[in-house]
Amino acid sequence: MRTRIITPLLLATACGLAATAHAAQWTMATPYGDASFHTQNTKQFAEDVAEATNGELTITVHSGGSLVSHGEIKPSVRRGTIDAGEVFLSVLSNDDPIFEVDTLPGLAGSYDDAYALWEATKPMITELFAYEGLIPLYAVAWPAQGIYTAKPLTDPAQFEGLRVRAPNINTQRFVNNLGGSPTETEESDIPTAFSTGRVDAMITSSATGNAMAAWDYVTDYTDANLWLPKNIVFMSQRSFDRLDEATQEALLEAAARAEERGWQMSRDNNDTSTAALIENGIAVSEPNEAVADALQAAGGKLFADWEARADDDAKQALEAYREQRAD
Ligand code: PCA
Repeated sequence: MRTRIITPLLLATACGLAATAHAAQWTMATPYGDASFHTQNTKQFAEDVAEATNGELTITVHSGGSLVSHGEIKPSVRRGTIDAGEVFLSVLSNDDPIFEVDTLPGLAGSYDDAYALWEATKPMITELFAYEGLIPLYAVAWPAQGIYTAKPLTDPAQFEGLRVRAPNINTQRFVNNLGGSPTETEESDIPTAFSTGRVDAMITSSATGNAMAAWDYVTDYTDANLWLPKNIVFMSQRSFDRLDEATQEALLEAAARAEERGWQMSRDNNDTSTAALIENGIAVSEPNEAVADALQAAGGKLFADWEARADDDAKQALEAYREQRAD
């Protein structure tokens, strides 16, 4: 039997769906908790989108890895299980070394440098994302990375056997180069890693040290200005294509604003977080000469290692950055 009688109830339901079909509801995941300025910025972005589109697009942000674990965020957006995601860019380094260029020491040690590095590498990163049906929305740097320890870091020999928490593979390599013993730990797992005695020290920013109450576990922060790594926020091309043009425009405009706001938030957060560390009893200092030399040597090895893995496109992007900074 081919024909179906449409009952008034079904008809009413169908009309109701049609009336709301153009309003899109997106799901987005980030591994970072609500205490992170990145998450605050991303939630603001979602609010901006809802407002700019008069509710035509609403984005629900699931923070703290509550919906999808960090490693599953990009695959989930690719598969279309969720529409958008935020990740620590350098955790994608297994896909291509360009993704970890912002965790190389000696390359970009200020916000201006870090932003220039983002601009120089964005075309290649955008292209690689496009192969997977993904579109970058914006990227924001964390404050510079430094070293948290449970006693003053005065001698590079202290790295010998030190169990150091690291947020990505490249930082683990760096710890290895220093003679330490690295463990990759998500930001949200930092308190457990310390309280269960799995780690003695960590590499991260003032922001994460503050958000994770570092003073509960360590006493010293060596502000070594190692590098300013980024988070990247991206969406599914398919989800984007389903939006009408005006909504797409409003979304991209809100993303541009989120990027600008995020970099300023990062600078501000670095100041407030450093002050909070000090207020809570952490001794903040710069590395002494011996430690600085050891960090530089470990960084040099890291760089050589990266160059051996990177392809010509990645090296050209780096060259473009260097030329831009030399101007
Ligand atoms: N905080 C995140 C990434 C870099 C940072 O400063 C973390 O430590 O996991």
